[in-house]
Amino acid sequence: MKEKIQNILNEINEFKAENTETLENFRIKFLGKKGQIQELFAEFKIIPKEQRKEVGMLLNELKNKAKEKLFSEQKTFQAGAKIEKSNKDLSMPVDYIQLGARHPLSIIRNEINDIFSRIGFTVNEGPEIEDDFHNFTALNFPEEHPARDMQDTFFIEKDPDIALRTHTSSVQVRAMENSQPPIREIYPGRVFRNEAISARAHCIFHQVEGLYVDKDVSFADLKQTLFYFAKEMFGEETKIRFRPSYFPFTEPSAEMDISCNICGGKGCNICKYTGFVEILGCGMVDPNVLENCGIDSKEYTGFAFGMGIERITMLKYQINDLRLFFENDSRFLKQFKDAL
Ligand code: 2U9
Repeated sequence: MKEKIQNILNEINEFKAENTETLENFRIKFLGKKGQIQELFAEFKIIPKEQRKEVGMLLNELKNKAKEKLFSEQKTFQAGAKIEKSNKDLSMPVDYIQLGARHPLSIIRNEINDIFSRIGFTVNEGPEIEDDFHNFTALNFPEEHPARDMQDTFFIEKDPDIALRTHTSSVQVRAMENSQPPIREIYPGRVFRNEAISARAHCIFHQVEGLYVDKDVSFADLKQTLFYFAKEMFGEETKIRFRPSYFPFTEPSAEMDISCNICGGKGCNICKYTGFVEILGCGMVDPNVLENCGIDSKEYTGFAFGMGIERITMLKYQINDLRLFFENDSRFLKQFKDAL
Protein backbone atom coordinates (compact mmCIF):
# COMPACT_ATOMS: atom_id res chain seq x y z
CA MET A 1 0.00 0.00 0.00
CA LYS A 2 2.78 2.41 0.99
CA GLU A 3 4.59 1.67 -2.26
CA LYS A 4 1.44 2.37 -4.31
CA ILE A 5 1.00 5.68 -2.50
CA GLN A 6 4.62 6.66 -3.21
CA ASN A 7 4.29 5.77 -6.93
CA ILE A 8 1.14 7.86 -7.33
CA LEU A 9 2.79 10.72 -5.44
CA ASN A 10 5.76 10.66 -7.86
CA GLU A 11 3.41 10.72 -10.80
CA ILE A 12 1.50 13.67 -9.36
CA ASN A 13 4.67 15.64 -8.66
CA GLU A 14 5.91 15.17 -12.21
CA PHE A 15 2.61 16.09 -13.80
CA LYS A 16 2.47 19.22 -16.04
CA ALA A 17 -0.75 20.16 -17.81
CA GLU A 18 -0.37 20.84 -21.52
CA ASN A 19 -3.97 21.87 -22.08
CA THR A 20 -7.41 21.71 -20.43
CA GLU A 21 -7.89 18.18 -21.63
CA THR A 22 -4.79 16.72 -19.93
CA LEU A 23 -5.73 18.66 -16.79
CA GLU A 24 -9.23 17.14 -16.77
CA ASN A 25 -7.74 13.68 -17.35
CA PHE A 26 -5.47 14.28 -14.33
CA ARG A 27 -8.48 15.14 -12.19
CA ILE A 28 -10.43 12.07 -13.26
CA LYS A 29 -7.44 9.75 -12.93
CA PHE A 30 -6.47 10.77 -9.41
CA LEU A 31 -9.37 12.65 -7.79
CA GLY A 32 -12.40 11.29 -9.65
CA LYS A 33 -15.03 9.09 -7.91
CA LYS A 34 -13.48 6.04 -9.48
CA GLY A 35 -9.97 7.54 -9.46
CA GLN A 36 -6.81 5.95 -8.05
CA ILE A 37 -6.91 7.80 -4.71
CA GLN A 38 -10.53 6.81 -4.12
CA GLU A 39 -9.53 3.21 -4.88
CA LEU A 40 -6.80 3.41 -2.24
CA PHE A 41 -9.30 4.72 0.30
CA ALA A 42 -11.45 1.67 -0.46
CA GLU A 43 -8.46 -0.61 0.10
CA PHE A 44 -7.70 1.24 3.32
CA LYS A 45 -10.74 -0.40 4.95
CA ILE A 46 -9.03 -3.79 4.93
CA ILE A 47 -5.67 -2.61 6.18
CA PRO A 48 -4.38 -4.11 9.49
CA LYS A 49 -5.10 -1.97 12.54
CA GLU A 50 -1.43 -1.34 13.45
CA GLN A 51 -0.74 0.27 10.02
CA ARG A 52 -3.90 2.34 9.88
CA LYS A 53 -2.59 5.47 11.51
CA GLU A 54 0.50 5.78 9.32
CA VAL A 55 -1.17 4.80 6.04
CA GLY A 56 -4.17 7.02 6.80
CA MET A 57 -1.90 10.02 7.15
CA LEU A 58 -0.04 9.17 3.93
CA LEU A 59 -3.35 8.79 2.06
CA ASN A 60 -4.65 12.15 3.25
CA GLU A 61 -1.36 13.79 2.29
CA LEU A 62 -1.58 12.22 -1.14
CA LYS A 63 -5.12 13.50 -1.68
CA ASN A 64 -4.09 17.02 -0.60
CA LYS A 65 -1.04 16.96 -2.91
CA ALA A 66 -3.26 15.93 -5.84
CA LYS A 67 -5.69 18.77 -5.12
CA GLU A 68 -2.87 21.32 -4.77
CA LYS A 69 -1.42 20.19 -8.09
CA LEU A 70 -4.80 20.47 -9.77
CA PHE A 71 -5.35 24.04 -8.49
CA SER A 72 -1.84 25.26 -9.26
CA GLU A 73 -1.97 23.85 -12.79
CA GLN A 74 -5.42 25.38 -13.27
CA LYS A 75 -4.02 28.78 -12.29
CA THR A 76 -0.97 28.79 -14.56
CA PHE A 77 -3.06 27.33 -17.27
CA GLN A 78 -5.75 30.05 -16.96
CA ALA A 79 -3.12 32.85 -16.82
CA GLY A 80 -1.46 31.34 -19.88
CA ALA A 81 -4.80 31.19 -21.69
CA LYS A 82 -5.34 34.93 -21.11
CA ILE A 83 -1.90 35.78 -22.46
CA GLU A 84 -2.55 33.68 -25.53
CA LYS A 85 -5.86 35.51 -26.06
CA SER A 86 -4.58 39.08 -25.55
CA ASN A 87 -1.59 38.35 -27.79
CA LYS A 88 0.62 40.84 -25.87
CA ASP A 89 4.38 40.71 -25.52
CA LEU A 90 4.89 40.83 -21.76
CA SER A 91 8.59 41.52 -22.13
CA MET A 92 7.81 44.93 -23.69
CA PRO A 93 8.68 47.97 -21.50
CA VAL A 94 5.57 49.57 -19.87
CA ASP A 95 4.00 52.68 -21.39
CA TYR A 96 5.58 55.86 -19.98
CA ILE A 97 3.15 57.68 -17.70
CA GLN A 98 3.94 61.36 -17.40
CA LEU A 99 3.59 62.30 -13.74
CA GLY A 100 2.11 65.68 -12.88
CA ALA A 101 3.77 68.24 -10.62
CA ARG A 102 2.24 70.32 -7.87
CA HIS A 103 1.51 73.87 -9.02
CA PRO A 104 4.14 76.35 -7.71
CA LEU A 105 1.41 78.43 -6.04
CA SER A 106 0.19 75.34 -4.18
CA ILE A 107 3.75 74.50 -3.10
CA ILE A 108 4.25 77.98 -1.62
CA ARG A 109 0.74 78.14 -0.09
CA ASN A 110 1.39 74.82 1.66
CA GLU A 111 4.76 76.11 2.87
CA ILE A 112 3.15 79.29 4.26
CA ASN A 113 0.45 77.18 5.98
CA ASP A 114 3.14 74.94 7.50
CA ILE A 115 5.25 77.84 8.78
CA PHE A 116 2.36 79.53 10.58
CA SER A 117 0.98 76.20 11.82
CA ARG A 118 4.26 75.65 13.66
CA ILE A 119 3.60 78.75 15.79
CA GLY A 120 0.00 77.99 16.65
CA PHE A 121 -2.00 79.40 13.72
CA THR A 122 -4.80 77.27 12.29
CA VAL A 123 -5.95 77.44 8.66
CA ASN A 124 -9.44 78.75 7.89
CA GLU A 125 -11.31 79.32 4.63
CA GLY A 126 -14.50 81.06 3.51
CA PRO A 127 -16.73 81.89 0.52
CA GLU A 128 -15.38 83.45 -2.69
CA ILE A 129 -18.71 85.22 -3.34
CA GLU A 130 -19.29 87.81 -0.65
CA ASP A 131 -21.72 90.52 0.41
CA ASP A 132 -20.79 94.17 0.75
CA PHE A 133 -20.72 94.03 4.55
CA HIS A 134 -18.10 91.28 4.84
CA ASN A 135 -15.93 92.48 1.95
CA PHE A 136 -16.04 96.26 2.58
CA THR A 137 -18.27 97.77 5.30
CA ALA A 138 -17.06 95.72 8.27
CA LEU A 139 -13.50 96.48 7.20
CA ASN A 140 -13.94 100.26 7.43
CA PHE A 141 -14.01 100.95 3.69
CA PRO A 142 -15.65 104.38 3.28
CA GLU A 143 -18.68 104.59 0.94
CA GLU A 144 -16.65 106.46 -1.68
CA HIS A 145 -13.61 104.14 -1.57
CA PRO A 146 -12.42 103.29 -5.14
CA ALA A 147 -12.35 99.53 -4.39
CA ARG A 148 -16.17 99.67 -4.17
CA ASP A 149 -16.27 100.86 -7.76
CA MET A 150 -17.31 98.59 -10.66
CA GLN A 151 -13.94 99.45 -12.22
CA ASP A 152 -12.12 97.60 -9.46
CA THR A 153 -14.48 94.90 -8.22
CA PHE A 154 -16.56 92.23 -9.97
CA PHE A 155 -20.14 92.78 -8.82
CA ILE A 156 -23.06 90.49 -9.61
CA GLU A 157 -25.14 92.31 -12.24
CA LYS A 158 -28.53 91.73 -10.61
CA ASP A 159 -27.46 92.52 -7.06
CA PRO A 160 -24.92 95.27 -6.28
CA ASP A 161 -24.69 93.92 -2.72
CA ILE A 162 -22.94 90.75 -3.93
CA ALA A 163 -19.39 90.63 -5.36
CA LEU A 164 -16.44 88.30 -5.87
CA ARG A 165 -14.29 88.88 -2.79
CA THR A 166 -11.40 91.27 -3.41
CA HIS A 167 -9.39 89.91 -0.46
CA THR A 168 -9.65 87.06 2.04
CA SER A 169 -10.19 89.65 4.82
CA SER A 170 -13.91 88.84 4.59
CA VAL A 171 -13.14 85.39 6.06
CA GLN A 172 -11.54 87.11 9.08
CA VAL A 173 -14.70 89.16 9.57
CA ARG A 174 -16.70 85.92 9.59
CA ALA A 175 -14.22 84.29 12.00
CA MET A 176 -14.60 87.16 14.48
CA GLU A 177 -18.40 87.20 14.12
CA ASN A 178 -18.53 83.48 14.89
CA SER A 179 -16.08 83.19 17.77
CA GLN A 180 -14.50 85.16 20.57
CA PRO A 181 -10.73 85.61 21.13
CA PRO A 182 -8.20 84.18 21.27
CA ILE A 183 -8.29 83.89 17.47
CA ARG A 184 -5.06 82.92 15.77
CA GLU A 185 -5.69 81.92 12.18
CA ILE A 186 -4.45 82.22 8.62
CA TYR A 187 -6.72 82.49 5.60
CA PRO A 188 -5.41 81.28 2.23
CA GLY A 189 -7.62 81.70 -0.84
CA ARG A 190 -8.40 82.99 -4.31
CA VAL A 191 -9.40 86.64 -4.75
CA PHE A 192 -10.71 88.67 -7.68
CA ARG A 193 -10.04 92.21 -8.86
CA ASN A 194 -11.15 93.92 -12.05
CA GLU A 195 -7.65 94.46 -13.45
CA ALA A 196 -6.25 94.25 -16.97
CA ILE A 197 -4.03 91.18 -17.29
CA SER A 198 -0.31 91.90 -17.60
CA ALA A 199 3.05 90.55 -16.39
CA ARG A 200 2.45 92.31 -13.05
CA ALA A 201 -1.32 92.10 -12.54
CA HIS A 202 -4.12 89.56 -12.97
CA CYS A 203 -7.86 89.56 -12.33
CA ILE A 204 -7.49 86.42 -10.19
CA PHE A 205 -4.76 85.95 -7.65
CA HIS A 206 -4.11 84.22 -4.33
CA GLN A 207 -3.60 85.59 -0.86
CA VAL A 208 -2.77 84.39 2.59
CA GLU A 209 -3.94 86.70 5.33
CA GLY A 210 -3.42 86.24 9.05
CA LEU A 211 -5.14 87.42 12.21
CA TYR A 212 -4.26 87.24 15.88
CA VAL A 213 -6.74 88.73 18.36
CA ASP A 214 -6.32 88.38 22.11
CA LYS A 215 -5.67 90.44 25.25
CA ASP A 216 -2.48 92.55 25.00
CA VAL A 217 -1.50 91.66 21.43
CA SER A 218 1.05 94.29 20.37
CA PHE A 219 2.94 95.53 17.33
CA ALA A 220 6.02 93.78 18.80
CA ASP A 221 4.13 90.44 18.53
CA LEU A 222 3.35 91.29 14.91
CA LYS A 223 6.99 92.06 14.11
CA GLN A 224 8.33 88.91 15.76
CA THR A 225 5.74 86.68 14.05
CA LEU A 226 6.51 88.11 10.61
CA PHE A 227 10.28 88.01 11.25
CA TYR A 228 9.94 84.31 12.02
CA PHE A 229 7.91 83.81 8.84
CA ALA A 230 10.48 85.66 6.67
CA LYS A 231 13.40 83.63 8.06
CA GLU A 232 11.56 80.30 7.61
CA MET A 233 10.50 81.16 4.05
CA PHE A 234 13.59 82.93 2.71
CA GLY A 235 16.44 81.73 4.97
CA GLU A 236 17.96 82.38 8.39
CA GLU A 237 20.02 85.38 7.15
CA THR A 238 16.92 87.31 6.05
CA LYS A 239 16.53 90.84 7.46
CA ILE A 240 13.19 92.67 7.68
CA ARG A 241 12.19 96.32 7.66
CA PHE A 242 8.86 98.09 8.11
CA ARG A 243 7.63 101.18 6.25
CA PRO A 244 4.56 103.10 7.45
CA SER A 245 1.52 102.60 5.19
CA TYR A 246 -2.25 102.97 5.15
CA PHE A 247 -5.10 100.42 4.98
CA PRO A 248 -8.71 101.16 6.02
CA PHE A 249 -8.78 98.10 8.32
CA THR A 250 -5.53 98.52 10.30
CA GLU A 251 -4.07 101.35 12.37
CA PRO A 252 -1.13 101.76 12.49
CA SER A 253 -0.37 100.03 9.17
CA ALA A 254 2.91 99.04 7.58
CA GLU A 255 4.46 97.31 4.62
CA MET A 256 7.19 94.81 5.28
CA ASP A 257 10.29 94.37 3.13
CA ILE A 258 12.86 91.59 3.34
CA SER A 259 16.51 91.83 2.39
CA CYS A 260 16.71 90.78 -1.26
CA ASN A 261 16.81 86.97 -1.38
CA ILE A 262 18.74 87.07 -4.67
CA CYS A 263 21.69 89.36 -3.84
CA GLY A 264 21.44 89.11 -0.02
CA GLY A 265 20.99 92.91 0.21
CA LYS A 266 23.99 93.98 -1.88
CA GLY A 267 21.82 95.31 -4.72
CA CYS A 268 20.69 93.68 -7.98
CA ASN A 269 18.08 94.19 -10.70
CA ILE A 270 15.45 92.18 -8.74
CA CYS A 271 15.56 94.63 -5.79
CA LYS A 272 16.29 97.53 -8.18
CA TYR A 273 19.58 98.07 -6.33
CA THR A 274 17.80 98.94 -3.05
CA GLY A 275 18.79 95.69 -1.26
CA PHE A 276 15.16 95.15 -0.13
CA VAL A 277 11.95 93.75 -1.68
CA GLU A 278 8.38 94.25 -0.44
CA ILE A 279 6.56 91.06 0.56
CA LEU A 280 3.45 91.97 2.59
CA GLY A 281 1.21 94.50 4.30
CA CYS A 282 0.23 94.41 7.96
CA GLY A 283 -0.94 96.39 10.97
CA MET A 284 -2.91 96.47 14.20
CA VAL A 285 -6.61 95.72 13.58
CA ASP A 286 -8.52 99.02 13.70
CA PRO A 287 -10.73 99.08 16.85
CA ASN A 288 -13.71 100.00 14.63
CA VAL A 289 -13.22 96.77 12.71
CA LEU A 290 -13.12 94.72 15.93
CA GLU A 291 -16.38 96.37 17.06
CA ASN A 292 -18.01 95.83 13.62
CA CYS A 293 -17.28 92.12 14.06
CA GLY A 294 -18.65 91.87 17.60
CA ILE A 295 -15.38 92.02 19.55
CA ASP A 296 -14.87 94.38 22.48
CA SER A 297 -12.01 96.68 21.42
CA LYS A 298 -11.44 97.83 25.01
CA GLU A 299 -10.65 94.31 26.08
CA TYR A 300 -8.92 92.96 22.97
CA THR A 301 -6.34 94.05 20.43
CA GLY A 302 -5.13 92.23 17.35
CA PHE A 303 -2.71 92.26 14.49
CA ALA A 304 -3.35 91.29 10.87
CA PHE A 305 -1.30 90.83 7.75
CA GLY A 306 -1.83 89.98 4.11
CA MET A 307 0.40 88.76 1.33
CA GLY A 308 0.03 87.76 -2.32
CA ILE A 309 1.07 84.12 -2.85
CA GLU A 310 2.09 84.98 -6.44
CA ARG A 311 4.52 87.63 -5.17
CA ILE A 312 6.16 85.27 -2.65
CA THR A 313 6.39 82.53 -5.30
CA MET A 314 7.91 84.91 -7.89
CA LEU A 315 10.57 85.97 -5.41
CA LYS A 316 11.29 82.45 -4.28
CA TYR A 317 11.62 80.97 -7.79
CA GLN A 318 12.64 84.12 -9.71
CA ILE A 319 9.57 84.13 -11.95
CA ASN A 320 9.12 87.42 -13.79
CA ASP A 321 5.68 87.12 -15.39
CA LEU A 322 2.46 86.58 -13.39
CA ARG A 323 0.64 85.16 -16.41
CA LEU A 324 2.77 82.00 -16.29
CA PHE A 325 0.84 80.88 -13.20
CA PHE A 326 -2.46 80.75 -15.08
CA GLU A 327 -1.53 79.47 -18.53
CA ASN A 328 -0.93 75.83 -17.52
CA ASP A 329 1.99 75.53 -19.93
CA SER A 330 3.54 72.17 -19.05
CA ARG A 331 7.03 73.48 -19.94
CA PHE A 332 6.63 75.90 -17.01
CA LEU A 333 4.81 73.56 -14.61
CA LYS A 334 7.14 70.58 -14.98
CA GLN A 335 10.05 72.63 -13.65
CA PHE A 336 8.52 72.30 -10.15
CA LYS A 337 8.50 68.48 -10.13
CA ASP A 338 11.19 68.20 -7.50
CA ALA A 339 10.20 71.28 -5.51
CA LEU A 340 7.58 69.56 -3.30
C1 2U9 B 1 -9.49 92.15 9.26
C2 2U9 B 1 -8.65 93.05 9.85
C3 2U9 B 1 -7.44 93.33 9.25
C4 2U9 B 1 -5.32 92.25 6.55
C5 2U9 B 1 -4.22 92.99 5.91
C6 2U9 B 1 -2.85 93.79 4.37
C7 2U9 B 1 -2.47 94.52 5.44
C8 2U9 B 1 -2.25 93.90 3.02
C9 2U9 B 1 -2.23 93.16 0.77
C10 2U9 B 1 -0.94 92.45 0.54
C11 2U9 B 1 -0.75 92.27 -0.91
C12 2U9 B 1 -3.20 92.49 -0.11
O1 2U9 B 1 -2.46 90.63 -1.73
S1 2U9 B 1 -2.32 91.98 -1.52
O2 2U9 B 1 -2.65 92.88 -2.56
N1 2U9 B 1 -2.70 93.07 2.13
O3 2U9 B 1 -1.43 94.73 2.79
N2 2U9 B 1 -3.86 92.91 4.65
S2 2U9 B 1 -3.34 94.10 6.77
O4 2U9 B 1 -5.88 93.02 7.55
C13 2U9 B 1 -7.07 92.72 8.09
C14 2U9 B 1 -7.92 91.83 7.50
C15 2U9 B 1 -9.14 91.54 8.11
C16 2U9 B 1 -10.82 91.84 9.89
